[in-house]
Amino acid sequence: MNMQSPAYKYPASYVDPPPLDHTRVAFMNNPSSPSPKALYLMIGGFLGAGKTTAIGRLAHHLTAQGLKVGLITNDQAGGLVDTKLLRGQGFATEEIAGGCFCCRFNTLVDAAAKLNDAAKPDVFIAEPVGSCTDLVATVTYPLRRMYGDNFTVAPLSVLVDPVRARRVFGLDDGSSFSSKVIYIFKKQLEEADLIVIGKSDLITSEQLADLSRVLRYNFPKSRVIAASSRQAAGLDAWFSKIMDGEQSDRSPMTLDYEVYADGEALLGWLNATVTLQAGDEFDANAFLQALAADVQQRLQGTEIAHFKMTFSPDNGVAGELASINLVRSDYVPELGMELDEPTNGGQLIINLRAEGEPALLIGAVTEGLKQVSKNFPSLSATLDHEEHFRPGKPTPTHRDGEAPVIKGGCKPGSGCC
Ligand SMILES: Nc1nc2c(ncn2[C@@H]2O[C@H](COP(=O)(O)OP(=O)(O)O)[C@@H](O)[C@H]2O)c(=O)[nH]1
Ligand SMILES: [Mg+2]
Repeated sequence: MNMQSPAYKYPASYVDPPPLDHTRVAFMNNPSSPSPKALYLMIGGFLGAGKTTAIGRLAHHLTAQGLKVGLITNDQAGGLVDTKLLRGQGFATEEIAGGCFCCRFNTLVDAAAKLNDAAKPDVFIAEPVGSCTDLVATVTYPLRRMYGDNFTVAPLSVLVDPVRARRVFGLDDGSSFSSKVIYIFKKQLEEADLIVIGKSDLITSEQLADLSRVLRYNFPKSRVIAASSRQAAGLDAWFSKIMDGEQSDRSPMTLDYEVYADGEALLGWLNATVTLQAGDEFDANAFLQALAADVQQRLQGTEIAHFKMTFSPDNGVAGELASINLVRSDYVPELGMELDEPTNGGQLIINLRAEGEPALLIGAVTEGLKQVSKNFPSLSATLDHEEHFRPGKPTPTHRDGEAPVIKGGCKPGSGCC
């Protein structure tokens, strides 16, 4: 892996970043810092696109080749299902909560340092929040500029769910998001080096060809490929493009931070942890299915972007869990991992993102928990922690490149917070 100096220019107004904190200084000066340079790669894409699943696949693929991986997950709040799922697969994983990578840039670098101390990864794989965009200007270019000696930055992959995308681009009818949320969806694709039509198993080859054509036409600077993590189709070709290439030096895109912020604020966010306890053993897989279906029913009319849950039994071995996902209001909740044995209790983690009132989300979940628990004799569900909110306005730590920011947000290169 060979790192060249970034060819993009900095604006005259560029201001040096604030002094580094001790962790990062230690990382940079540490003789055991990764050498040759570690690869930093991001797999972006909208909520539910299949990022975490693909990252798990990629991490296994690289591990099988003898490379060490360190994973970084990211969310607006703590208690992330994805972290649980990836750690459950045995990968060193750091979670960054409290905002997108762009707004938590220093924490991202600290997380890489921490992983480096613990596992010395050859490859860092980061999953940005699914409602986040402008990653090139706010994350990868600053990373190259400031930490180019530590990292080579791989091309940015952006995964897209083909059923969602066909609706967004008018190829199919069906429920979708409002225009400002779709603005974010499209902006994510615009900045991609590689647009990966994921879940290719869900559509016919004709539908895939149509969608590819539309994406190529709308995003001529991106390469469009297709893959299915579930069927392990197209993954080798995708992964070799990521591993062999380096991020291109094209100018970051223009972005209207007002519309971006409005789009984010239309989304409701809920993270919750719940203790399930029962005198008699119960089937946790069935509980997850019943709860997912109940909440889906309660949220009719509110477009679900991603509703995911994990259950970890108290008596389970490390990493043993059940998981369920729902990625559209008109789809079915799908069990991912399942428990082989019934259980007496454990921890349920709930992450729900939908275009709707956060209060509606917590209401649906608490009512759903009450209702579903009744069907499992002696089971009690205790809500230990919950956060429901609308994501705040993105305020990136750095923004590189000459592409203008329209209206609000940071001025290019101003290191605004
Ligand atoms: N059919 C199909 N489903 C997939 C594929 N990849 C991921 N999924 C499902 O999509 C849902 C969301 O996946 P996840 O990786 O959590 O998405 P993320 O929100 O982008 O991280 C889960 O139910 C996955 O099992 C795929 O290749 N095919
Ligand atoms: Mg994820």
